[in-house]
Parts: sequence; structure tokens; C-alpha cells
Amino acid sequence: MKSKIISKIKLIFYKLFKKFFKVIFKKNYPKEINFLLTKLEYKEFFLERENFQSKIISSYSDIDWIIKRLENQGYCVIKEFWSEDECFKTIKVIDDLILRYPNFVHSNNKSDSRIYGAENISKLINNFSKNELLLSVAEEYNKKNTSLGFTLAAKMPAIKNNKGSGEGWHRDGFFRQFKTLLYLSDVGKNNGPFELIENSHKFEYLIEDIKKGKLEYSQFRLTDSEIKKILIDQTERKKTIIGKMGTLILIDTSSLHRGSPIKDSTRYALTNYYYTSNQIDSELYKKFNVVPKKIFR
Ligand SMILES: O=C(O)CCC(=O)C(=O)O
Ligand SMILES: [Fe+2]
Repeated sequence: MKSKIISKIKLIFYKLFKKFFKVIFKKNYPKEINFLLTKLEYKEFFLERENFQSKIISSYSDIDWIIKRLENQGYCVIKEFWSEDECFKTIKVIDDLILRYPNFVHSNNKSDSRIYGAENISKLINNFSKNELLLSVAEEYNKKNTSLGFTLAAKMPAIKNNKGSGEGWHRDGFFRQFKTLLYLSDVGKNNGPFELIENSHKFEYLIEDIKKGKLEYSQFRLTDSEIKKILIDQTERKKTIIGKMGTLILIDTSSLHRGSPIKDSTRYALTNYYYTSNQIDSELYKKFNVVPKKIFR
């Protein structure tokens, strides 16, 4: 009880400090304030998760080692999560959905095709989106009530000058954001593999990386040269995750990451977007033009 009250008081202080800095500096933060604000936000975030009890009852013995991997390196790979047969079938389904639902197809360069909410128009994709192990991991990792926002089905061919899935280096959020990426086609180094800067989701590294890359407060997108600066004496931190069709990657997307530019053939993949309850609202669905549930057949 006492510790709960102390946490509440701390939270109020963090929020007040943040507000104070924001009012004083009006977003023109000097370097030191940038670090301090990031630290306050980090503390606030992790304090809010304390004492969380998941209501999901799951009997999966794999959850613990997956969570450890996510915490230690920011990602975890499970080979052969789907069979080749499931992957081939789903690739066909995606090609078909792109033709049948043009109003829901997004494209950055008229060549890649992405459908958000594809689980609402395909049984196979729905199976992936409803996977209980993945939802349990998501909630346990977030330590907040979590649900699937939607599943993205993406077909990404190798067209000239493409930046890859995610449009270059970025982080989706600052502290803990969870996604799962399933390769439906074989992904070698030329087929746009997912790349991640190891440890960039950890607080000490976050601050170091901001210093090294000379990043702004709350900077989500990074240029190639900023990434180069961060990696200058630690090139081994860049991980390129290649894998056969059916390979699943579980990711803390608060890590710096990107889908690398696709040089050869076409990458097909499914991505489950998980959100905590405070992140889900109708704006989110509008923003991604998500296929509504009633379309399912
Ligand atoms: O599809 C990928 O390789 C990564 C895309 C991305 O940035 C994301 O899903 O957050
Ligand atoms: Fe991302």
C-alpha cells in the first residue's frame, strides 16, 4: 500500500517536471534537458507498469525465454513458425486480396502493396492474428493490457530506389512497443531483411545513441549517417535477420530498426501490430485505413 502511494507521488512529480521543461523550453531543448526529459519519460513509463497482473491465462512454457530474449537483445527469432504450405497459400491469398480490395491497398511507390486489417478478409491471416502465444508474449512484455490492433499483409517487390519496409531507420516508440513479423517468402540479404540495432531499446544505450548520433529530443526517424555515427565503434550491433519462409521475428520496435532496401525479388510478410489499451482508438484505425471487421467472409 505504502509503496503504491510512493509510486503515485513519484508519477505526479515526473509529470510536473516534464510539463515544466516543456513550458520553459517550448521544444527547443538544450542537450542536457533532452537527456533529462528522456529519463523522466522512461521512469514514468516503467513506474506505470509496476504491479501489472495479466488477465490472460496461458500455459505456454515458451513465454519466459522469449521475454528474456526480447529484454536482452530486442528481438527473438522462431524458425518454422509456419509451414511452407501455409506460406505459399497465404502469398496467393495476398495477391488475390490486392486485386479484390483496391480501396484498402496502400502503396508508397505504386509498387509495394500493404493491406492493414488483412485478418478481417482472410481465414489464414486471421489464424496468425489470433495466435494466443503471441498475444500472451505481447501482454507479458508490455506489462499493460494489450490487444492486437490489426495484421498487415505486405507484398514488397524490388523496385528501383526503394527504402525498404518501414521507409528507413526509425523506432516505432521510445519504450517498449511489440510487433511480430512473419516472413512468407525466403528472405536473404538481398530480399529486404529486417535489420535492428541491438540494445538500442535499453535505456543506457538509448542515451548513448542520442549523444553519439547527435539526435533531437523524441526523434523517431534517423538518417543513414546518424546510424553510421551511432555504430562507428560498434558495427557488430547491427543485426540483419535473414530467414526461410515461415520464420517469425518477435520484436521490441522501440529498438532502432528498418526493413532493408529490397534489391532482389519480392518480399511477402505478415506483421501483427499489438497495442496497449491507451494506444488503441478509432483514430488509429482511420490512420491506417484498416479493413473493417464486417467485411470478413
Ligand atoms: O517489415 C519490416 O521489415 C519492418 C517494418 C517496420 O518498421 C515495422 O513493422 O515497424
Ligand atoms: Fe517500424
